[in-house]
Parts: sequence; C-alpha cells; structure tokens
Amino acid sequence: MGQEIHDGMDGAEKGSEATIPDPYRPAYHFLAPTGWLNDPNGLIQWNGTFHLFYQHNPYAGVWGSIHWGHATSPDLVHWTHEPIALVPSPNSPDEDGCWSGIAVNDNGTPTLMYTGVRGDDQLPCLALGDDDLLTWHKYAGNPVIPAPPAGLEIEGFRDHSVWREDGLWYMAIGSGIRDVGGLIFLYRSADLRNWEYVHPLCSGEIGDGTGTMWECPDFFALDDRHVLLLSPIPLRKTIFFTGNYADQRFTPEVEGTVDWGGHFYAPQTFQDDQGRRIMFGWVWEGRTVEAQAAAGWAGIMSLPRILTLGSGGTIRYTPASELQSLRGEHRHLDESEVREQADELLGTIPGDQMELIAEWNPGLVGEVELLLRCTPDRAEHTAIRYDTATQILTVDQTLSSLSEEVVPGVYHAPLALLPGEGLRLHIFIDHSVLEIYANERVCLSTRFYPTRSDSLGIKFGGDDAPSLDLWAIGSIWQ
Ligand code: DQQ
Repeated sequence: MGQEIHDGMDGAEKGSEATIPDPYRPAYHFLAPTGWLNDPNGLIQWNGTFHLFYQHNPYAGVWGSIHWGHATSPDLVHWTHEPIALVPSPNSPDEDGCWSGIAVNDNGTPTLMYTGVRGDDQLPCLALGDDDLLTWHKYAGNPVIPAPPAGLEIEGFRDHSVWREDGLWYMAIGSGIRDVGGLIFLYRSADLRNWEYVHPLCSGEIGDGTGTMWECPDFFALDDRHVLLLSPIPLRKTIFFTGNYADQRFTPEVEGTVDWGGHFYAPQTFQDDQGRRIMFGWVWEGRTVEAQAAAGWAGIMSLPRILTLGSGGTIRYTPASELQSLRGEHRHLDESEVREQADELLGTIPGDQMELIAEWNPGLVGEVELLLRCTPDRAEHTAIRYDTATQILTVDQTLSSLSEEVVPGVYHAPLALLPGEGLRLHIFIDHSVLEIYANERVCLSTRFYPTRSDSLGIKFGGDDAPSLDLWAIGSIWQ
C-alpha cells in the first residue's frame, strides 16, 4: 500500500471576489476568482462549513489544465475562495488533469476521490485532507483501481459517486460500452484504497435516448426511492432516473430532465446536516470561445437547489431558503397593478440583479409572455412564454443580445398544469445568468448577454396578468 505524500499545494491565494468591471459577471452565482470553472466536485458540509470544490483551469477562461478549485461558506450562500485544492502532478496518474470526483468523511479524515488523467487513462485517485480541508495530500498508492474491468471496449472510466452501505464503501463510476450504450460500473471496498468490481449498477442501450457514455453519475436515496443523475454524452443535458435499488442493482422506473435550459450540466448533490439533498450544477457560457477567453473567465455554478421526491417518481426542485438572506428592496404588485404599470414594474430594483416570482391564477387560457432584460423599444429582450394549449414553457433568446459573439437559443420544457393549479415562475436574474423554477418541477438555466445599458426592463403580454413579487438581490462575496 502506498503512503500519503505532501504535494505542497499552496495554490492560489485565499481571497474574495475580484472586482472586475464586467457587466456579465454574476453577483450572486458562484464562479472562480479567474479562469475557467466546470463541474461542481466534492460537495460536503464539514463541522458546519460548506465546501464547494470545482473543476478549474486557473490560467485562462477556457477548458485546459484541470485543477480542483475550492471555496467555503458558512451558510450555503456567501462564499470565500480558498487555495486551489488539487493540482495535476507531473509524472503521476493525474499529470494531465484532476477530473471530477467527490468528498467523503472517512472516519474523521476528509477524503477526496477524483479521476486522475494521464494520456488515455482515466483512473480513480485519492487525496487526504488536513482537518481544515485546505491542504490535500495525494495518496501514494494512486490510482486505487489500476484499470477498468477487462475485456470490454469502454468509452471513459471517470467521475465517482461514493456511499456507505452495510459497513462497506460503494463507488459508481461513469462509462459506456462502445456500440452498446452508457453504463455505470459498481465497485466496493472496506477502506477506499482496495476495490473489488461488483457488476454494472445500471446500463442503457444505444437508441434509448440516453446517449453513449454516462458522465458524472450521482446515486443516492431520496425518500423511498433511489435517484441516479447522469450527464450523458452527447445529450448536453442532465437526466435523472428514479427507481428501485436492490442487490446492488438499480432499476430505473421514471426518467426525466433535470434542467431544460440548454446550459446546465454535471450536477452533484450532497446531504447537509439537516438531511436535505442539495444540488449544484455547472451553468456554461452562451458566447463564443473567443469571447470567453477575452473575458478571462467562464462557467458559473447554479444556485443551490433542494431536491425532494415529487408525485409519480418525479423530482421537485426549490431554491435553498438561505438565498432569501440576499433579498433587499421588495415590491409586491397584484394583477391590476401589473396591468396598469406595465412599463414601470421594477421601480428602483435593478433589472440585472434581481429575483421575481410571477404567479398566474388557476384557469389560465391562451399564452402568457414575460420579457426580461428588455429595452424600452424591445430591440433586446429575453422572452419567457407559456402556452396553455401545448403546455410548453419556452425561453426564447433570439433577441437576448445584439452581439454577434452570442449564440442564441430557444429552449422548451413540457409543463402540464394540474386541475386547479396556477402557473408560478420563480426567476433569478444575475447579469448574464437566468435561472427559472416553474411550479417547482421544471428548471431552466441559461445565459444571456444583453449589450445595451437600458436592457433592464420587464414587460408582460397575454390576456392574464400575474401577481408579482420582486426583490433586489445582494452579492454572495464575503
Ligand atoms: N468534466 C470533467 C470530467 C467529466 C466532465 C472534466 C463533465 O471528469 O466527465 O473536467 O463535464
């Protein structure tokens, strides 16, 4: 067995958010101090403090040399950047990158399991932390699994979900079998260092709509079911299965889309001290790679979402209630006020850094429309529409930005309102980030980049007006 080694990974300076005059840089969504961010990793609450690690290239606003960035929070909302946790080590199993993984409490020792990348090899590696989780020591016996199961033509062997069961550690690893479909390998271990292959936890088939390779599996119990989150290649979105787990095999029963906004990927969940299942996801950019490189940063984290089991094996999503601590000035308008004040709804609340809840009463007919980040002449705006006939929620970014560096999208999500149910859109606008929770069962996260300084208004269309609650939202940086 290997010994633990010190890497002297002091990494980046601890600090707070850089003050870069960039109108697209969010104020209350987490992002790296500089450079690139992708998947959330190693989410854990340790002695009360929340730890968020993430895939990070500190050198540029593009994907590249992948380190593990690190931040801490006392309340799940306000964050402090900490020194980089993992740096690729030359001539080691992670010399080409420290890819995605998780954190566990191994009987009091903070422990990371991540994918070490060397050439074509992607293999699980361990790092052990000091008590403050700021200094990490890579395990000298890495990789802890020397090769994927033999005799299979696999596509990838990466990303980890680890849990305790019957006194052992179990680990799910994302993969795919060439020309067959996505697959999750299941391993078990007594000590996180010696692993035995069990069998596939779950697998898909080419043509079943679940892609060819399953990235970032996250497997956990939710109420009386189990949930498997997957980010399949080439879907560019995250799906969930809820189903039954028995004899170390998972049988999916219900499938769904975690987020319909075209920019949400590779989420990870953890359970906090209150027993809540909390998810963060990577929300990628919607502008060209050249624009991202010029900005010097790319990629943000979604807001923390609480997952609960919905009806029929679906998942319900609510923004963590702690986010309400960011609320500032508040305005409430009822339906008649919304109709009358159509052009002055926001008052002094900034239209690029706000939260709004729009609620339409049950019995809605026809189509309703809400324009955000809208110029007075409507030349720039993002449209959210709900059509009661098709029961489709749409986010239309065709006119979101006049810039040619922006890739506009139109995103659709099915949302069937139940008898007696109104439409409730809970919306977070944070400079270039738009996060929408519709009736707590449909999420759409996307990015927008208005160019005009007066792209700050909101407007409503359609026969029915909603009631509105609006808040100015503060910054998350300590
Ligand atoms: N991102 C990581 C991989 C993972 C992918 C590399 C998903 O471990 O499969 O940065 O976005």
